[in-house]
Amino acid sequence: MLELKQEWPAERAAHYREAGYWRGEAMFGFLEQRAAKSPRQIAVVGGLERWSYAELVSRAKHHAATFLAMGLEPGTRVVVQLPNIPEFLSVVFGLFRAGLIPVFTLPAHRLTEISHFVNKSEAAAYIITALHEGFDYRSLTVQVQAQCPGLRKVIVVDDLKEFRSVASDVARIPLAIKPSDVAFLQISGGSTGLSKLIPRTHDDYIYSFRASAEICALNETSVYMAALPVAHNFPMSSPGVFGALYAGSTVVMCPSPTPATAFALIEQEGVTITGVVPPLALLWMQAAATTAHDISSLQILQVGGAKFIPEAAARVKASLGCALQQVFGMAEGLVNYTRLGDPEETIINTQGRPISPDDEILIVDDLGNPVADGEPGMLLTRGPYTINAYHNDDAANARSFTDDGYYRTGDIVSRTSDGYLTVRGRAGDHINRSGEKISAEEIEDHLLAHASVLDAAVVSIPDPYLGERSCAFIISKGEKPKSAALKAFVRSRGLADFKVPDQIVFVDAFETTAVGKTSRKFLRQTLREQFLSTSAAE
Ligand code: OOB
Repeated sequence: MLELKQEWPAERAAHYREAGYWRGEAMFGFLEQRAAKSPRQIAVVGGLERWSYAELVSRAKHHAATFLAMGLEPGTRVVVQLPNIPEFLSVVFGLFRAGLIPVFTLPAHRLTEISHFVNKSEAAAYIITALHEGFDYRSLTVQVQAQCPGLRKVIVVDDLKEFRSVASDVARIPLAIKPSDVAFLQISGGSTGLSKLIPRTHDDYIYSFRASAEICALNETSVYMAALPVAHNFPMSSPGVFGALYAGSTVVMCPSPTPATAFALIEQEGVTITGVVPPLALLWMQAAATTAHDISSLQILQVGGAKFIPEAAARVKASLGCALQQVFGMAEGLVNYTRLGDPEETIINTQGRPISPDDEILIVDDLGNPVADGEPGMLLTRGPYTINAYHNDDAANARSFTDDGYYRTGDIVSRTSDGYLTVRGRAGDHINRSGEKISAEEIEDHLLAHASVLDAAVVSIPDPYLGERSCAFIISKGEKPKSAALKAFVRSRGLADFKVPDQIVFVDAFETTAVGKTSRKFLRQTLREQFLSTSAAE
């Protein structure tokens, strides 16, 4: 099994410890300390469950004992695919307690993605819930097992309840965790090809959500609602469920972000802060005008994951009766926030500034030279919670990191003189569909597998609701397939639904560059421009 690593140069690591960012805390340890301080405080609410901090810790310990009793050894990678339910937390903290390494995936992922994550992380176990939103995850596990010889165990959380009584003396489980160890693997937005695995350490991740909780002023009276899928970095740690637990707040697991479900929970639990992607913010603002629910407990609505346009940002306060906080982050590390006391103009027009004084930001032109404040350029960053390498992916590492350790975010931003960033665009070729990142290349590969597709180019098209939608340009061979059939074909390849092209356009040929080569980047750009100019003319 390949070792999991995430290392910072010694000098920087020493500085991060001295500055008090990395405090030697561990993912299970912080929760146990919280529970010791306020055992009866409610930690998590969801469905019919309502667990105190003491109960969450006790459940996590039982799970830890169960996992080890199943023969999973510390260091083993475990793919976790769970929706927004309280068990997400008991299972994940159980894995941390047992020294097992969660690999976080989204409920929307299907065979192709899950098999990739299992194989790439060399996972031996896969944890699911039996049924969620009408999808039968048990049958998915059967297909995954057929493709992943190393996968030894499938664990259904619904069955874990029965195991509660078998937990042996959990105190005897050795705690052999070093805070500089990798705690879990997150997945990248996947701008080129399949998603990459992101190893995050206890030290770096805890710093990011502890500091985020401070920025969001979370305390024991705060109620944080996870409205987006909780395995995503935004609701997990910005400040997310982990930041909320660190601060001793209450976490509410919202099973679906529709206004009907979310507003009812806000009223019922007195939610004070939650986070959504821009299309959901628009939907919530619209629904708030006529809702019968009292959502006046909501103090902060965080919006992030994709660009929130200033015109919409300006309407949040009046429509929802709460403050807006913009969040611009990435699973690789860097997270920016507008601060609670910032002037309205900053909150509406920027995507915030970094968490840490030691987040190093470079904004450069094509030649790598820094641009002036206010000018757009490519964002590079390094710091106390931004990774230096992906797991087992030399090609991606060579592409994504500079020699001196900066992560190339692929985002085009500008900076104000006081360090606030505004996202202006993107250098890479992914589609940001309502905060879900789709790699053009990954979808093109699936389209090319169809017998009637000679060539395919997938591009992003501005969309009034989703922000961006995906459009596949296809050169067919033989008989032209129907768009619906092509979409069904992509879906049948076992992909998350959000990756199925929203639109398909058949063309006769692709333009080539002057030397006769087809540069994908050039091609995608030309197609997008042609599409936009013809649709504007219509
Ligand atoms: C968050 O994380 P990822 O890893 O799914 O996606 C990161 C990318 C960024 O590089 C940027 O392209 C885009 O998503 N993005 C935004 C944005 N927030 C993220 N683009 C414009 N405006 C924003 N506010 O999406 C993520 C992780 C932690 C916190 C928040 C978002």
